[in-house]
Amino acid sequence: MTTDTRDFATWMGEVQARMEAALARLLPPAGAAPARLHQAMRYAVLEGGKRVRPLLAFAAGEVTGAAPERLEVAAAAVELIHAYSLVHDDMPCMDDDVLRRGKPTVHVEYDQATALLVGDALQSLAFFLLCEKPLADSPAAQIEMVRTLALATGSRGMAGGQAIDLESTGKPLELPELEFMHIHKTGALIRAAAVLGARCGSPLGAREAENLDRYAKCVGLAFQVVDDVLDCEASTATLGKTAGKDAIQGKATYVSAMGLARARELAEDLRRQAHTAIEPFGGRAARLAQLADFIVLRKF
Ligand code: GRG
Repeated sequence: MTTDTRDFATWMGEVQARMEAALARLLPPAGAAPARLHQAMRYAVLEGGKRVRPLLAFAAGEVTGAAPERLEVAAAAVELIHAYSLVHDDMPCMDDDVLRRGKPTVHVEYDQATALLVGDALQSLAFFLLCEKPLADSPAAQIEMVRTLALATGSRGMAGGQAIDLESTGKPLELPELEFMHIHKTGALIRAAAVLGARCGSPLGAREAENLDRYAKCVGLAFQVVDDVLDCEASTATLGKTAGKDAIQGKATYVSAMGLARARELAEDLRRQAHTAIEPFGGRAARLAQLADFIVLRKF
């Protein structure tokens, strides 16, 4: 059983604050040359975002008794990859957006070439952080963390999902194709966050690792289903990014494929499946359970 009595909101606020401090420390200083690039990297990462992936890493770390000093580095690596993906996704050659996390996107605030380099440099920094200090109980386990993040980020993960997204814009997708796209584009990194967090602690048995992975898969997909619902329902001010864009751009979404009511039901079903997957962990998975609820019930 967990002895942590903090309520979810307090725990979440503490992890978010810890991550802000860790990211500020781990990113290159704004004054170090090349200063403009480093300033733009900090602009892209700091002071914004829900930090869902770091929260997942910390929650999974509670299952394996991981030290926060390790978790914050592993979580930072995942969050840097996420930030890079947002910077590139917002560029005119991709989603072409001007607002992210309530402020101008990086290519608007700086310029396109800088935005491209910010994404590149954030990605390299993520892998540097995963290699710099001991994060797992053995070098082999740590190499496995690097491998997990590399696979989740590349053409068989997030970048591949993004490629499918770009190819399919304006075309209706069947549900299995939509699911395939999102499992890669959004789900892969979310899964990696949970796996990396868990690996910072004591090794899980094969069955336990499978359970955690099933949870992370459900949560990753639920995250996207809810993102599609919110794109229809929430305002630009609430989201901090342009709302209603999916429909304008003719993007296939869970809402366009199955309607709003069924998309909400699907998110709820995935939440239940996520809870079931982590039942064997008992109290050690309390934060994971709360996080699944937060991801599905969020309004932003
Ligand atoms: C450019 C290789 C490459 C990939 C981009 C993730 C992605 C792939 C694009 C982002 C586009 C998008 C809006 C996807 C929907 C789900 C998603 C990742 C939303 C943003 O994540 P949040 O809500 O953002 O966690 P914050 O700002 O809270 O961190």
